[in-house]
Amino acid sequence: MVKEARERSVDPASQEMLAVAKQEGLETAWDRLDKQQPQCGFGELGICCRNCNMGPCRIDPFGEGATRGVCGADADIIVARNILRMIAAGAAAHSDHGRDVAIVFKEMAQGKAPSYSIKDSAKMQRLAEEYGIAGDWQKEEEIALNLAEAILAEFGKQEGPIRFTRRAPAKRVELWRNLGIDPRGVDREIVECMHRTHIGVDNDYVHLLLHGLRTSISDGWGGSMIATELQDVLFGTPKPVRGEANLGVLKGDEINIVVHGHEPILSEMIVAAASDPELEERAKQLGAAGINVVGMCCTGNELMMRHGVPLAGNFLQQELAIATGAIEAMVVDVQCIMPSLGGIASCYHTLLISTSPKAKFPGATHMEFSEQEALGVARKIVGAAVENYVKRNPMRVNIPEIKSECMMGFSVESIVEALGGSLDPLLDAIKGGAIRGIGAVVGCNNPKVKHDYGHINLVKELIKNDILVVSTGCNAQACAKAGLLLPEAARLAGDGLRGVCEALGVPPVLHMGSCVDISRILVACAAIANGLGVDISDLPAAGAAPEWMSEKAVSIGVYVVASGVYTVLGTVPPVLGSRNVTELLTKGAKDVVGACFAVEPDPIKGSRLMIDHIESQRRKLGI
Ligand code: SF4
Ligand code: MSK
Repeated sequence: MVKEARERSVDPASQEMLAVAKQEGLETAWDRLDKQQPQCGFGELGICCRNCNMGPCRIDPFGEGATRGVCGADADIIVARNILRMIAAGAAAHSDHGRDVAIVFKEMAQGKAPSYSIKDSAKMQRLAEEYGIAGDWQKEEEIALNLAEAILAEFGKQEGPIRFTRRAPAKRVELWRNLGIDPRGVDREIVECMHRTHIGVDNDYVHLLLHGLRTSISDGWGGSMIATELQDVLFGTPKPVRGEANLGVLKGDEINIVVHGHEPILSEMIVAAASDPELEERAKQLGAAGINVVGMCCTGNELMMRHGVPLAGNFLQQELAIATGAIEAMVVDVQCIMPSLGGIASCYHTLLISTSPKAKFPGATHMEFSEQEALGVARKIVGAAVENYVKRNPMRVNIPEIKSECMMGFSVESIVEALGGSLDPLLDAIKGGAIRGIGAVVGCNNPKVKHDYGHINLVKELIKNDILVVSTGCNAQACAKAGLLLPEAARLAGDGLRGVCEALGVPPVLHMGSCVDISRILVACAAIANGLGVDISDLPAAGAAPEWMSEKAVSIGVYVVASGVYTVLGTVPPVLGSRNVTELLTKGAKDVVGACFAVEPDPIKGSRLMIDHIESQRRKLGI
């Protein structure tokens, strides 16, 4: 039993909870993955199509049976269409998140969302200047309203450019324009993905994939960047903050509320409501020592980096958290929330509370969130958790006493601040070779990979080789739990990187936020490229997603490559059924956008690919 847990995760807290889950007869994602074996080979290769009712069709990968679907689509077309639909879904998820933040921002400016306010007005001013709509004569609310309207217009625009794409180096923008992949409006590109992949529309795999690049750029430099920037205005631009990570942050004597999902519009309010004196008093009346709000997945990143709220874990720990028996409420909004949670919650006293008008879950109590009455709804949710405390069965509480300290919250602004006001010291360290390059390591967990194994090993190998790592999403959380997000972790780095980290008092792995905050990495890459007078594709930089699983990760990977960053994937994307598509993504793209993908499940080998790429970029730059 213990051996099985060790095979599933490298995280000791998760191993402990996997053993508890087994003992309690609870089914987890790992069990369900086992029951799915063998997984569909056609699906794995990306060669099945259900895009019309003449199908479903599938291509024989050995070329002996059907080589075309009923309509005549071959493997190239089917694989490219399927990938395009994944990009569309991923870009839609990020961008709809961005849209929701923009709507709240607008309602705040109109006085319709009184629970929200401007927390970083200097940043808002900078954004307004970027949009050319700032003026000394305007009141703050007017600037906010004008900015909100200009940003909301990015979604429904018919013609570009999307403003933030112009943050990319001029050479990159020119390349996008020449290729015809400079995105027009966020929604337009996503809709066009669905149109092109309808039966009988776009049947040229290269043409389909180019539109995939365009759509993903509208995510990374559009929807995701909008989410990040406006969240900073509304909730504050992150600064380095210390906190704790892993299931050990749950407290045996307090009311535990796990906030899980992605949008800080909700979670910020839950955190605020949890310090309501009346609710705190009620918690004490019921015998609890207090109310303990903790985060999970990207909501965890958002809360930790702005408030130091403890982080309970990453994607694969959501079911395990409930199995501690110590959670009064798991409050969810959107994205990466397993539909299995209601079932596990029903084995305990845990209330699963869904909040988004877009997302309901089996077994959940739906308490719909509204930005107009945000704090009021949040108080009701926290109140429900508090009242639920009396139902906790202390005999079934199993909280692993495992947690790590971490430092999070390196926005681009705070990195510049840590460097003394400009990126120059970083550029000098890169040019001088103390830092060989930048490794952007991001992405999910996936039970096909031993939980956190890919993340931690790849990152450790990079820092050992003097590569400064920037991290977001579930990778950042794996690093937090492994103690890699601490200045003290510099002892694991090579001499050069260690020296820089010690001089600045920063960790060798910089936590830059949630999944939408990969836009911060793009901004940092653009600033470094501009500082060196080159394009992003010339930088000694590489990306990796060692345990990716979501469609959002597909969109991310594609916009990172479209931005010029070589990217290593740790799990295999469903493209191998088409030799042409595979060749284009792993080789041909280099001649088109200056970067391509590699697939390498072994994290040590994956890090080697990144290091070799970074060293060859250095040679080309003559540094
Ligand atoms: Fe089959 Fe073509 Fe219809 Fe897809 S679009 S299901 S390949 S007939
Ligand atoms: S939460 S998209 S599992 S990183 Fe953003 Fe983690 Fe991947 Fe979700």
